[in-house]
Amino acid sequence: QTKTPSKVDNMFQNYSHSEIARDTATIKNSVIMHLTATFLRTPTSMDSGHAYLASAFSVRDRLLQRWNLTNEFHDRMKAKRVYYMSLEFLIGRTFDNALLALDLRKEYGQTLGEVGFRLEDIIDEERDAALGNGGLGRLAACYVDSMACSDYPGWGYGLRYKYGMFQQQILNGYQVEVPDCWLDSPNPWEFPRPDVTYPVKFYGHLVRDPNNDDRYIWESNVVYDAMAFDVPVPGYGTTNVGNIRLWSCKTNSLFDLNKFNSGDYGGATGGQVAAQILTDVLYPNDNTNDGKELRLRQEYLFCSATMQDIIARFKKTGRPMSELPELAAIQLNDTHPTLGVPELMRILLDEEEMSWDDAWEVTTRTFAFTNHTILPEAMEKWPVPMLDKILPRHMGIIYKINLYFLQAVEKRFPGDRDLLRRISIIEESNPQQVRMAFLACVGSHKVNGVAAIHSDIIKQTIFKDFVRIQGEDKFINKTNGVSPRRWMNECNPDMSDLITDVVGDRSWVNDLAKVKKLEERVADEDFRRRWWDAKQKNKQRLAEYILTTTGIQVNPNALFDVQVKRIHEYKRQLMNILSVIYRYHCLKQMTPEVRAKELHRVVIFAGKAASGYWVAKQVIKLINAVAEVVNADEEIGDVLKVVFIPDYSVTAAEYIIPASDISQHISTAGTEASGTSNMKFVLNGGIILGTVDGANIEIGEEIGEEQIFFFGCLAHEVEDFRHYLRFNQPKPDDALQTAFDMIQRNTFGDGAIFQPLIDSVVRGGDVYLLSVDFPSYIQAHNAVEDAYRNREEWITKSILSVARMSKFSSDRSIQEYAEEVWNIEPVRVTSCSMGI
Ligand code: OAK
Repeated sequence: QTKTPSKVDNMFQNYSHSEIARDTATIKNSVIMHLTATFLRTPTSMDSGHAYLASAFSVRDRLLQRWNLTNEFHDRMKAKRVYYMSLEFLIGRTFDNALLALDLRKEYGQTLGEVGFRLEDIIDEERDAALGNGGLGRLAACYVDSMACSDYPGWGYGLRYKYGMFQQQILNGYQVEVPDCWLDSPNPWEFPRPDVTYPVKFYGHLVRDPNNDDRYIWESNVVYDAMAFDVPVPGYGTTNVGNIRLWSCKTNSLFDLNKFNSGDYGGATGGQVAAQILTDVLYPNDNTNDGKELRLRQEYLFCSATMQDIIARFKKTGRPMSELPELAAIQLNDTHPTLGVPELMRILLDEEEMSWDDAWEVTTRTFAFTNHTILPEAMEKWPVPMLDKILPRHMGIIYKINLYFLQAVEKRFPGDRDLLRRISIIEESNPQQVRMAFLACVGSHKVNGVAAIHSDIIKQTIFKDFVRIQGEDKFINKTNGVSPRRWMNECNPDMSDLITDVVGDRSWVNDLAKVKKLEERVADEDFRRRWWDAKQKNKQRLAEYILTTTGIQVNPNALFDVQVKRIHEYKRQLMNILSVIYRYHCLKQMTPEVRAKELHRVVIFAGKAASGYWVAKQVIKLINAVAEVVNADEEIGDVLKVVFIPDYSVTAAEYIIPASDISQHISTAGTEASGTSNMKFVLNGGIILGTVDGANIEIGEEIGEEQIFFFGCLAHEVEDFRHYLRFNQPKPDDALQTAFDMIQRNTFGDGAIFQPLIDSVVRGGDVYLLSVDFPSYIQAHNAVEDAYRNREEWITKSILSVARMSKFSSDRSIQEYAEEVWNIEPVRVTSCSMGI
């Protein structure tokens, strides 16, 4: 029920719109206030950890003002909201981001300086919120950032994992996983909402409503409570503040006092332990699905709490349930939140007592679905018996969705039994499996891929039949984008200042089309020199980071050649390190005089392997083994250095990406759905060495083919090559064979431990086509080297690239989603439009 304007409202208005205090005296007071009142410290006993916490809490106070206003305003306006449902949000740090958004960086720097701290050191105290694995999770974070900055009423929904992405240590060259206890110290960037708690049922049995065929009563005594934690998403250049609502399993109600009183202490807390585990850990799998029962329960807890919350908010508007799609759009970030579809159906049927047809209409008009991979090992499937046991009502609903869908298809394509078998949501395997991608597709009004080539591929492969049945228009493309706030303005201040000089102000941060103006300066000598110097400074900064994290000294004047991403066979880090081995071999063959003329190069790797992914872990070991030998080789010196930076994270990326000269995005064509770090590298003036895959293609189209180094076979050739290699031995060229020989001759320690990697190429059918692409890969490396030697040509490429990259702002992606999928409009928060 909406309150009428009152004195209280006016008080809130005055508070929310009072200008944020910017003078350092007020800022200092608020920092000291938190230091003393929140953390019971005094300025004399303040260390940098507490300086961070006190400053962060003080910034948060300023953010809250806007956050409250935003939510209140959207409620009152009854604005249509978009809900981005994602099991992953790879947020990284928030402090610096918030300072920039509020335009308070200088002031806090000064204040902290006065009490003896450097802002950079204080920023470094913050731990990453690493609630994601890689591309999909970081995309979700960029998208909520763009919604906030573009004034779209949008919320992220996710899970508050107690342990985020594991921390990676390297011991004896091997990856070791250490738990990420990121909540051990106070987290200024979350707000517990004990009043926003929903019960979530599991197991139990169903009782049919005798008066309503569509309705069941689900009786269960396993009920967990999901409690909300809200995370602010500061909008830059706007007062809008977005929200990510993360659910945590609340366990208090599960304490069994009777058991405790009878002395059964383990039994008394057993229920709590079982429940808490649900939101304890992020599954560390990127582009794979492991089908664990705990993961299914995690997904359901998330979906149920989210759907209950969305409906509760909608109900406050007083509008009938049939109008839900007018006020809510829900985006499924891959299939992980797909249980939201049967959960919404359950609520509409069993609680709202809607008819099946009406409920289905509301559901499909509300949901839209994004696919992020076509790797078969990533396709989510749940065994029917497991689903039936844990979520009996949902299994029933899924059967019925499938039945009606198949009946409609049978009507249009009578007698095509094979078609029905192919498209059925239930796979007729033993046991039967629910195909979540099909459920998401049938339950949504739009389905999209994440780059043009990927959206085409899914239409020709997994959704081919669905395109024929449901029409071309349902299947669209939304090429990914990245936030210019974090991935330019925040991580690359020197380049950003240069752009600001050219544009005239910093408005390009929210309107990236303005970077086009850089083209006008491409011939300006002074500008070109400053551009080069900014890159050099970033390389210097990375060299220091490398020294502290690995102990390896690298020369910042060398070419920085970077591949940082999750370690996965399809991403082909193996091909990269094999080319490094070959390079090492070539350098060793040269006379010292010839070698001295070679281009100096630092090859930088970083990335985590899923804990159960043995091959990927062996690749990490090989990289480290090669690094150890090459870096210790005095003959080679600075001509070649190899570095594996441990514990890749959002924060590490913010150091690494601005410092790259060349970055590698070398997946087998057709396997990388989009990639987003490729965009970040180019937006920071780096050049790509890549395959004709994912968003590399569109980047090439935008910036011009002179600015990018392509190599390798094309997506449409892959099947033929794979077919050939299934029946024929691959033929490694001399370079690749040389690399294999060096490993086998124990150049990098015991070669036997790497034999399985070699075998994956020579005996395992070379699924990722290393032997096919290796010759053109080496050629492309040579072309890069020639280009880098011509510094003037290189600077031109770098400037022109950035100037032409505006398409890859996540603001553009979000605008397209808003217009073509969600049907929502920006709502600018202003006091006059509050109507009071
Ligand atoms: C992770 C888990 C399951 C399915 C897909 C992923 C994933 O991270 N996919 C990645 O999504 C990114 C964002 O769309 C893309 O840029 C990557 O190419 C894709 O691998």
